[in-house]
Amino acid sequence: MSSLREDYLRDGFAYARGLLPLADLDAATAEMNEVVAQQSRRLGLSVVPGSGVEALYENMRALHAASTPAYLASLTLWAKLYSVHRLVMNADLADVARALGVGIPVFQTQPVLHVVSDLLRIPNGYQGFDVHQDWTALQSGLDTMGVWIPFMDVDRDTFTMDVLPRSHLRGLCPGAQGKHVFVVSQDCYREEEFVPVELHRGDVFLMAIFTIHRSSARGRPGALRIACSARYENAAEPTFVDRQYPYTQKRIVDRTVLTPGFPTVEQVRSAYAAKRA
Ligand SMILES: O=C(O)CCC(=O)C(=O)O
Repeated sequence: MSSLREDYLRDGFAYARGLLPLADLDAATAEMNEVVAQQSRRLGLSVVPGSGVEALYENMRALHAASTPAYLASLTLWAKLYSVHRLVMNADLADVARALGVGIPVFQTQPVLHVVSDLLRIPNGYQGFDVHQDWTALQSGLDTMGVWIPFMDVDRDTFTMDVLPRSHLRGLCPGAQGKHVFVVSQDCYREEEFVPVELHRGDVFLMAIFTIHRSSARGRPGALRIACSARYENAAEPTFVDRQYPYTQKRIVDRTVLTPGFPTVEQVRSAYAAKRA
């Protein structure tokens, strides 16, 4: 643990190798696949059997081709799955966070899923992030730690995340608000400083909130990279306490009726009857 801590404090990132049980990654992948498959069946598409990444990728491609809204709704739901939260909340990972200085871990944001593949492009949609620091999206504890969890092995030709060693100590860099992130000004880094983050399934990449990073566009044709990121904020960080626990991401509850006429009494009753059958 001491070398992990040293790496993290010095470089602004560290690799926790083999930290997550592969069974938990399998369970999350299977549920993500089922979320997609349910939409495919609803639309009358055929579903490739299996619960691993290969079946998932085929089912994603079929749904992506058939319905962008159903595809995007499925990916949005992934971040809310218990099985995905369980990865982020893993007890060993929380211990690592505490050992790296996140004294009272707190989560003001949901996990975020990152899907990159040249076969799953959405016009004007997400295909990775430009050069940024995560700080502006949270602005809570100065020692907030990001975690980045890949669902498959990621090598330098699988759309890595690229990081800039020791850049956390540059503090908050100037930049401009982009569509998805606050893009760091090009004066603040040199292209050749970036290193790709290469990981195996089960590894977790730990990253300081000020570390400069980006998504790499470098990938083999047809390659798929899925990763989940989350932020361990520190409720005990002194400037966070002094600023009275601020948060940037607000919860909005839409109280309009989303599906007029739904549900009927019969629909409610049959939902419970189905569980008895
Ligand atoms: O997964 C990626 O490509 C980007 C992730 C990222 O930039 C982040 O989590 O802040």
